[in-house]
Order: sequence, then C-alpha cells, then structure tokens
Amino acid sequence: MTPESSGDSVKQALRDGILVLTVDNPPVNALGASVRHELRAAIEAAGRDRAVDAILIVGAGRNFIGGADIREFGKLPQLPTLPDVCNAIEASRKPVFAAIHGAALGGGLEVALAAHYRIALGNAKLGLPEVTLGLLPGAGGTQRAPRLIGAKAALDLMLSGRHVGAKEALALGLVDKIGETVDVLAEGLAFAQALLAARAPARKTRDADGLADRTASRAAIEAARAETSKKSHGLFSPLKIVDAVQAALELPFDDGLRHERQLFLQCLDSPQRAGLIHAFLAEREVVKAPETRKAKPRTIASVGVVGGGTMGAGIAVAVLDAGLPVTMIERDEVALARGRAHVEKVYDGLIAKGRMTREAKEATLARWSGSTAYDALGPVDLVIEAVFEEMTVKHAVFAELDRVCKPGAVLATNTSYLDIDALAASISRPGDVVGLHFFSPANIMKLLEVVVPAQVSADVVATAFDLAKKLRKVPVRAGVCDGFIGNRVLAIYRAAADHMMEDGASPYQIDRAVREFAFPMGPFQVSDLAGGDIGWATRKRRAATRDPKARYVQIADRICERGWFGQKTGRGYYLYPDGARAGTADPEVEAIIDAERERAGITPRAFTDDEIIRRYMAAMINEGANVVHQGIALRPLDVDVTFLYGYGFPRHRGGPMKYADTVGLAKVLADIREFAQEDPVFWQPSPLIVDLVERGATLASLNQSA
Ligand code: 3H9
Repeated sequence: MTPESSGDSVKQALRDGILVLTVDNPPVNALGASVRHELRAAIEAAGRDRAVDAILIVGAGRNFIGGADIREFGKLPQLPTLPDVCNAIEASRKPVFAAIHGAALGGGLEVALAAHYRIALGNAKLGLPEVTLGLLPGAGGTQRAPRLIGAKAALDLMLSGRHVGAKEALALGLVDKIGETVDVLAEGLAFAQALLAARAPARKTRDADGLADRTASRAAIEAARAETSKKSHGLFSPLKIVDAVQAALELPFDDGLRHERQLFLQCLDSPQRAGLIHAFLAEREVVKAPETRKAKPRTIASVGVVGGGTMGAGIAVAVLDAGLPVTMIERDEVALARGRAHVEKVYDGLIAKGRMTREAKEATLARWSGSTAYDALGPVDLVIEAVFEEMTVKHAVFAELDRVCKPGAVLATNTSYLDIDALAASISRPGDVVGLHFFSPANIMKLLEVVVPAQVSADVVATAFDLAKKLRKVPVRAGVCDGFIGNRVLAIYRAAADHMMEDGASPYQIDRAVREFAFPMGPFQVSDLAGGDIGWATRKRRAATRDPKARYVQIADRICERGWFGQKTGRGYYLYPDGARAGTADPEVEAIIDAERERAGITPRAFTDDEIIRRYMAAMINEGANVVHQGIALRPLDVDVTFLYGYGFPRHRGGPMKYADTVGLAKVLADIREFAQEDPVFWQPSPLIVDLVERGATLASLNQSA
C-alpha cells in the first residue's frame, strides 16, 4: 500500500504509523456502497500492513458521517452491508479511533461505536435518528449503544432520535474525550498517539458492561415498551427498537446482531419507511424552486407588516423571532395598540411557560415599531400585507405601498385565495409583488406558500425563499388560483366529507376515521377550531358563482345560522361545555343533520371507516393531481410538503401524492370512477391520474422533472 492513496470516497494517508481514513462523500459523507466497500477494504488491508500501528477514521468537510445513504433504501442492496463494515472495524486487531466533528448520525455513529476509542470536537452532533425515518439503528447500534451507555440512555437516544452535543456525549459515555480545538485531524492524531503511547488495546464495544445490571436494564426496557405502546401512534419502528434492545440484553452479541438485522429489514420494507424518507427528501427538494437557481435574493434587513390582527401579529412575531425589525401599520391608534398587544401576548405566553425571560421580550420588542401612516414604510425592504380578505381593501393598501415604498422593496400579500395577478397589475411595479401565504398561528405553523404571480421578477421569488429560511419556515412554490395549493385541495376533500355526512356518516365518525388514519384532527374538529364563520363567509362569497349542477350541502350553514361557530362560541359540530378544548357529540347537531337529509330527500346509509378514508383521500389526491397538472404546484412533492406542514397530514404516509403511489394510482382511479357513478360532477378523474395510469407510471416519476 502506498502511504498516500485514495479511493473515490475514502482517502488514505499514513501519519507516523497511524492510517488516517477520511470519509469523503459530499454532501454529508453518507455511507453509500463505495464508502462501505473502501472502508472495509482499507481496514482489512491495514490489518496486514506492518507500517500501520493504528487507524483513525475522520470525515471530510463539515461532518463526520451523516448516516447510511438513505437514497439507497428500497433499491437492490449492495455488499458489503454496513453491519459487515462495522464488524470489520471492531474486529481489527490494531486499535481504531474515531474523531468526530459535525454530524455523527445513525450509521455514522454506529461506525464510531464500532471503533475502539472516540473523541468528539465541540461542534459534534451525535445521535441515532433512524426512528424519524421509520427505521432502527441497523448496523449494530441497538446492540453496541446499550452495552456502552446502558439500556435506559440508549433507548432514550433511539426512541427520541434526538442529537446530543459533545458534552452530553461525554457524560453518557458515548465518547472518551472532547477535543479542545476545531482541527479534527490534529485532535484525532493526538488522541490516538496518546493512547498508543499508553499501549491501549483494541477495546471492543461488544465487551462493554453497560448491561451488567440486568434488573435495571430489564426495568428500562419494560418502561420504554409501555411508554412506546402508548405514544407511538401506529408507528412501526419504535417498538422494534425496544425489541432489539431486549435482544441485546438476552442474547449473545452475534445473535443479537442477527436479530437486529431481521428487525431492521422489516422496518426497511414498511411503507412507513418509504413515507418518512420521502418526507425528509421532499422537504429539502421543495426549496429548490427554479427562480432560486436563476436569481439572487434581494437583501432584507427590515420588514413592514400591514395589519395587526391575528394574522398580521403572528407574522410580525415570526419576523421578530428571526431577529429582524418590524414596522406595523394600522389604520388608527386603537387598532395599532391592539396589534402591539397581540404581539406582546405571544411573548407573555412564552414567559408564563418559562420559555422566555422578560429581558428577552424587551429586547425583541425593541425591534418593533408601529405607525398609522404608511409613510413609515418608506425605508423597509419588504412589506407583508395582512389586512381583511377583501379585494377592494387590498387594492387600497397596495396603492399606498406603491406610493410610499422605496424602489426595489418587495411587496407581499398574505391573501389566502384572492387573485394576486390582478393585485399586482393594479400598481406601477407588478414585478415586485409576490404572495406569502402564512398559516395560522403564523409564528408557529411551518408552511409558507410562496405564490408566484405572472409578472413577478425571479429575484423577488428568490427573496421570498430566502426570507422563509430566515423565518425557519418550509416554503412551497405555488401558482395563482383560488386557494393556491393547500386551500384549493382542502375545499375539495372538505366537500367530500360534507357529502358523506349528508349521506349518512356522522361528523363524529368521519373525524374518528380521519384521526385513525393519523391526522391529529378530523375536518369537523378543524372547522370548530378555526371558527365556522370563516368558511361560512367564503361560501356566501362564492354562492353567486357556484355551479348550479354541483352538490351543495347546507348543514354547515344551518349550524352557523344558530351562531354556533365552534370552540369560540362554545359549540359548533361539537359541544364545548365550560370552555372545554375537547368537544363532545351534540344530539342537536345530529337532529339538524337528520332534518337536512330529509329536506334533500336522502335516505341515510351506513359508511365503514374504510370507505370514509377511501373517499376522503380520493378527493384529496384527485385535486392534488389537478394542482400539479395545471402547474399550480411544481411537482407532486410540493403538494406533499404543503400537506405535511400545513394540514397535519401524517408524516409516515409521506403526503397525499406519496400515499396515492403507495395505494396504487390505478386503485385510486377505480375508486374515483366508482364514486362518479353517484355524482359525476364532483368526481371527475384528474387528467393527470388518467394519463399516469394509462402509462403505468407513478406520481413520484414526476418529482424529478421540474
Ligand atoms: C441509517 O443510518 C441506517 C443505519 O442505522 C443502518 C443501515 C444498515 N443519505 O439536511 P441537509 C442529503 S439511516 C443521503 O440540507 P444540513 C440531503 O438530502 C440515516 N443523503 O444538510 C441533501 O441533499 P441535496 C440516519 C443525505 O447540513 C444534502 O444531503 N441519518 C443524507 O442541514 C444536505 O442535507 C440521519 O437520519 C443521508 N443520510 O444537515 C441523518 N443526509 O443537497 C439525516 C442528508 O441534494 N441527515 N442527505 O438536497 C441529517 O440529519 C442532515 O442532513 C445533517 C446535515 C445533520 C447530516
């Protein structure tokens, strides 16, 4: 072997008898097939090489190793497996050291655990986050971690998926030392040399005694099992993690490894793994809108917010939390004071919960200023309009913005459904106008629809994506239409739920079925939470343009006419006695539904929960496909991310478009055609679904093409 030689992904260099293996596989040094192959070959060759006394594994770039290559999962496996590589590392007769900087996650930490000694730099981030991807640590992590740090701590790491810093890793016993500097190679070499000088042997983690107290270990496993059964909400991998740790306690090491492998493969095969990895990759893909590749964002150092209502105040908080100054505009002093109070209330809530200090609140609010004169917006770089959802009001605001804002200021509207093309065209600088559709509460909800009108310039869109990053939001690019991506699709599956309610399912059964699918709430609970008056106003607005042939369920109107708007009025679809947050079924609502069925001449029939979900999902998928077909969403994955971050779609199902592929598009189309026999106006198959089914293709096949 030459002293300095290089594979593609694992570079080798000999330093005073220490073979340095640098994993170099950008962007995160994932353990793809070539890394595994080269790492194992290098370890084995080093065992035979007399010039090598010890081996040091480090990562190139910003991380040690980010984990297994998650893009390989679901494809044909390639040898060697990662467990084989880890076993080869541990079996080395020459001491193996790992020097960790940045991320050592999943398989990355498992490589480090297979090494004989570990040092971490101050910026290290260690963890076994496989559970967040529907997996378990499958390269010996479930067997080595408990032996090294005990069953309780190992289960906590694996079931939470959390990352720990260097100090905690040292306290847990995951690493032996913390490096003082930021030079990982120098720290690793010094660490290795010191231990070699002390004649430290090749110490195997499999021999560590973290499980020696069998009673405590068993108790930790049973406690984790009980807690996980209660809390895992239908997730597959958490209980498998507990099973694997039990195997670590009960079986000899090699048998435990075999058991871990079987459990890992079961997780790998589960649709949950596919859904969760899709979600992970989609949320990283969604930020790559075409405009962000073409243009540089404008600088945003100050923001104006027009409107201090719930939405405006929430947006102001989101901006303040990002460290930017905010100028709030309201029509008079009373409204401005109310806007300021809305903002303060959020921070007071945090103080009450012990999550903010009074000093921090003061420092944050020092960046807030308010005015009743638009001229105060003269110097700001970006303005977000969040006034009443009425076109004439918005036009008036934009005319003022056009008058006072400096050239180059970005002018954003937070409208949920109004025509932004028309709004942009009404002022002298349509290229500066973009939609920023926040979701309520705007300081908490992660989703931000970046709505792209026809005349907007690319750098304004790039600025919106850049702002989203600063606000720690997940931006999704959407085209202009009524409701953009999310609310447009919502209107359709919400209508499907109303149809089922009128046809015989109770709102309570529908909500329960939807919750069992793993949404946090059903559609009628959501309506009660958001306030029934909002949907009522929208329905009235749309009444004139509604297709007279389209089915219209009036139950919601009957409920609203009684002033039952949901939680805020103490009743809606549910009763909320004495301000209760969880509603109870309301016999009077059931009587209203019965009366409406009679009025509409409908004989109620029973629905199974399965049929409820088939209809609910078919409606969501069909409109999601229409949104892609019409270019409102760039790709199916943009619809998925919208629903994961804005509408509570269960992450382990990956989003509605991913779910459609999982069920099979042909099956979804067959459902739509079956439902269309009763209501051909509502159930019109999306041309995109018809086309994909004819070609035997999936929605996922469109994710690459934008
Ligand atoms: C595992 O290890 C299983 C084993 O136990 C058993 C095996 C037998 N693979 O997040 P970023 C890509 S499961 C492939 O924006 P950051 C990512 O898609 C794994 N690709 O960077 C993106 O691509 P693109 C357990 C990956 O600096 C780019 O890297 N490990 C992987 O903000 C940059 O990503 C984990 O769960 C991967 N493993 O954060 C850790 N990871 O540029 C998952 C990332 O094309 N990863 N990419 O958009 C992370 O948490 C973060 O990426 C990390 C860096 C903290 C590492």
